[in-house]
Amino acid sequence: MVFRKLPGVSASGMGLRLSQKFVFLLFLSGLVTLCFGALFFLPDSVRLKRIFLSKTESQPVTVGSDNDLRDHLKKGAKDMEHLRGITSAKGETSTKLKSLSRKPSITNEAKADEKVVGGEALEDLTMSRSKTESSSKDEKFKKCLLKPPLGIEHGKSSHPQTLHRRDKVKEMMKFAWDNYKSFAWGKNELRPLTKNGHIGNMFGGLRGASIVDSLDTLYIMGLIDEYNDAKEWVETSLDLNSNGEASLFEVNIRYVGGLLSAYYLTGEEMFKRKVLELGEKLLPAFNTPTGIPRGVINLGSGTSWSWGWASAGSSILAEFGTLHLEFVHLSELSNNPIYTEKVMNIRRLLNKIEKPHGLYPNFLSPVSGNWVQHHVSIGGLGDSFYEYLIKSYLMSDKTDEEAKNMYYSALEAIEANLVQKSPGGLTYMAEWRGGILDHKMGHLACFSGGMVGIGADDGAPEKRQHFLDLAAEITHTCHESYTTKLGPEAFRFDGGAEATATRLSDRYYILRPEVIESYMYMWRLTHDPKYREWGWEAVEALEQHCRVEAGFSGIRDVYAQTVSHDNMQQSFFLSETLKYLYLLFSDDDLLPLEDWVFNTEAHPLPLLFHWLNDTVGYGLKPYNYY
Ligand code: DMJ
Repeated sequence: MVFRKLPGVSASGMGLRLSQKFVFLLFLSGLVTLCFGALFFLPDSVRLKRIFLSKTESQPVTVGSDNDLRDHLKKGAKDMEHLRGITSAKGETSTKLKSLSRKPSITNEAKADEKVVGGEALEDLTMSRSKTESSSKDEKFKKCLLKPPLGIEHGKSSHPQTLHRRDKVKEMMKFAWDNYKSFAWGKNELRPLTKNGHIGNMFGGLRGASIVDSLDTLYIMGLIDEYNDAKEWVETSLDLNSNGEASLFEVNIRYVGGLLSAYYLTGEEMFKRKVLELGEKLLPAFNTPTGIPRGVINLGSGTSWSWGWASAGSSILAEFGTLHLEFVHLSELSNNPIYTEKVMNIRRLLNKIEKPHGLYPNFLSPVSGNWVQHHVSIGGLGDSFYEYLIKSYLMSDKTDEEAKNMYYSALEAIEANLVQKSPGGLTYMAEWRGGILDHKMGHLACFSGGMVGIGADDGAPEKRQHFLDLAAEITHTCHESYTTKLGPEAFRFDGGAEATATRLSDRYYILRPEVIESYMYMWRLTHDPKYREWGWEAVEALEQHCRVEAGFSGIRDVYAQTVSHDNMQQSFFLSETLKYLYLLFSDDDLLPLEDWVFNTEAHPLPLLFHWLNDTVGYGLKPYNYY
């Protein structure tokens, strides 16, 4: 090394300085080594991570739901157990995983990939969420559906007779709506004989049930002025700050379901705001020792209680078991897992509890979590619980294995214990009271033709045809009960009766949809023209017996020569009966079943996979259908 002489510095002086510097540098490097050594001896490697790992790897994700999930992760073992339940159920969580993993199509490999359990799944979820943070779900939805919701031509049939029939149904809807608007605007239902409104006590202080229930029907029928009136009312007059006693079930299926569908079909943010506001008000109903909600809730105070008529303060299977579809969507839209947690808790309890002969009784204590009495029915009190099992599976794009297993096990028990053949060869679903059969079938139970039908294809391969046959037989039996082209509230198969009401008190028809609902599904599944013929018979009978000067009314006795009206146009007539008829006379691409499931009030909800996945589909603009 050559040291050049610096001006003013002697050679010996320079040598001295250099050796001082050398010693100083040596000392410094020793100090640095010591410090690093000390770092490695710290009790955990947190500090090292802080120094060496990148920010994105170490920082928690800041999207709302992810933080919520992380908060849960930090809680105690009990909560961990709870979350594990949610994840291992594969339902909602695996649906999210599937969609967030953005696989272009559903393959077996993809499904296998998603079978992650416990914390791993949650971790995947949070990491994936961070990547999707920037693009909004609403935007994705436009691209998600496999087909346009309203079809290529709004489901218009090229068959003139079918088109004519559909136009007739649309005219009925307009007639029902116009009269509601003229005489009962803002009330819950129309009283078509006295030409006034009805409020009732099912919805607490909520009003406008017929409006909220009609939004999607008006929209899919292309009654756009009417839809706009309905939308404006919801925006300006639907007051959610009510204080009355509401049925959790009814508010959920009609209001939450109606607003969700309206949002998904139209993209109007206002519907989303309203439904999330309403959803929050329902949560206190779940504050029970088991998390099984009580039937009645005060939407203002949040206090809840059981129906006075329900034995020993019990909750009703068809009520607490008919929240799943809507609540999962509330979680999706709010990015808050709480709604999904609430319904998964119900699911878990029902899955675990011992069931007599594999059957689900209709009454359960929200305090002890035990069955209160052994009455089993596919009709009233039980019905839509079974419906929501198979529909949860379908809505999860067939990933919710727990729902699937529960549904097929329940169906097996139903077949073994309740399904009967009458002397005249009619298949029916009897009711079960602690082991004794009551050979009666309610009108409500007639939805099961459609339910068994839509579940047929996912049953065990050797059972598929059998399920489709069973669905067709039940639908046939329900059609048989429509002896006067409309049917009674309940019909019997004993004492010589073959699908007829034997008691005067069972002879009424209140514009219910269930039989027509099964016609619609069976039409979609088989394209057997008899279902359209049966639907048309019902249209003619509705026109003949139920149409009055100012709307449609239920009737007191379907067998009576002289018709007696009950003076009530139920909101489900607009939401369900007329919608199912309209779909029956439309092409299958109007609300295709590949993309939509209908809640129990006939409000269409999109499959979750399609809702979130933005790599498949059509790239639609769902907000410009008209
Ligand atoms: C509707 O509100 C729903 O279909 C519910 O599941 C049962 N009853 C009525 C119609 O009959």
